[in-house]
Amino acid sequence: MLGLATFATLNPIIAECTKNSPQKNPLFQSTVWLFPQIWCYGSRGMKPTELQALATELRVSIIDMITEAKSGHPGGSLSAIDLMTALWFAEMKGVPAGKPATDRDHFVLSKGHAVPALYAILAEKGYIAKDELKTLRRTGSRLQGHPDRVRMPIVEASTGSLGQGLSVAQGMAMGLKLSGSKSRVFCLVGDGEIQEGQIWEAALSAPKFGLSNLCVILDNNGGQIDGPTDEVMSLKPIPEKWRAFNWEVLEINGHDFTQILGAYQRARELEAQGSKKPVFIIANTVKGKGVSFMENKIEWHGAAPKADDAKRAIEEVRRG
Ligand SMILES: Cc1ncc(C[n+]2csc(CCOP(=O)(O)OP(=O)(O)O)c2C)c(N)n1
Ligand SMILES: [Mg+2]
Repeated sequence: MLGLATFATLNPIIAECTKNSPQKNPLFQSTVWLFPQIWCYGSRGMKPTELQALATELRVSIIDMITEAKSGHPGGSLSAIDLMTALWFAEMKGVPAGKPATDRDHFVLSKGHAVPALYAILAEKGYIAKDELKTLRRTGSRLQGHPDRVRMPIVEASTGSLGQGLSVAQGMAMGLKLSGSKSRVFCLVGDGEIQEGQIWEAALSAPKFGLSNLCVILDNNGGQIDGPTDEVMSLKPIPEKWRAFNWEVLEINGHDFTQILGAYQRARELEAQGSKKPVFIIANTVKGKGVSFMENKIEWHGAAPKADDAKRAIEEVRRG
């Protein structure tokens, strides 16, 4: 199945790429201790404090958008926004439009239901008008409830059926490698999502193909649609599982920008130092982060706030 997904369904992507030729984990603490100079933020873009301020406004945008649409997924958008903000404003090289695939980095939002986070970023970057955010989930809008590459080519993959985005990202990484490009592929997955069988086919095959240009970020927020991930189908021990599949594994607090930037920088450096392994960053996050009445509450996985709640949520987010 994965072979088909990667080589047949993803053939156009490969062709495009090749046409131009929580937080207390002792393992993480020891990693920080071992690499004190590496685990400071990278120098590619904004600083942690600036990113934090930007992420606050992107959180407001997510809440506004979902409130206006009267449906959507606030929990997983708010847990992922810090990881995505750091990626888009301080790590990824190039932009998703206007440059050949081989000259820029790539992003696949495998947990597609968190797309309000991506739309907020695309609007901040100027790729879509901020006013258009009000059309989220409307019939005929480009801003569907899950990323739709057909309507919006700036989005690199249509996702939403959980488990598929990582195979897409893997195909892109393989195409870039084959073309000799130095571009990298980032893929954001959810903890519930990595229960999918297709994820483990990709986990098995990406190291086989030496895809050191593939960096997967796990939004490890501990919740999925039906309840706590540990109760639905525990994935523990996550680091040991991915290491056993031959991935380079890092673990961070996914709301601490210094740690997030440090992990992205470390992933880049590992490849520059000749590592052949793909990187798996376990980012421990809080579902609904920033809004106390949403935090770790499974009912906010896929529910829109009413106007009063939204006002309260935005005040809280801005208070920090
Ligand atoms: C193949 C598939 N099965 C079921 C769903 C329905 N679904 C949407 S979101 C979700 C839970 C995802 O949990 P997680 O990956 O942890 O996302 P997050 O907590 O970041 O929102 C499910 C089961 C889906 N989109 N795709
Ligand atoms: Mg989750």
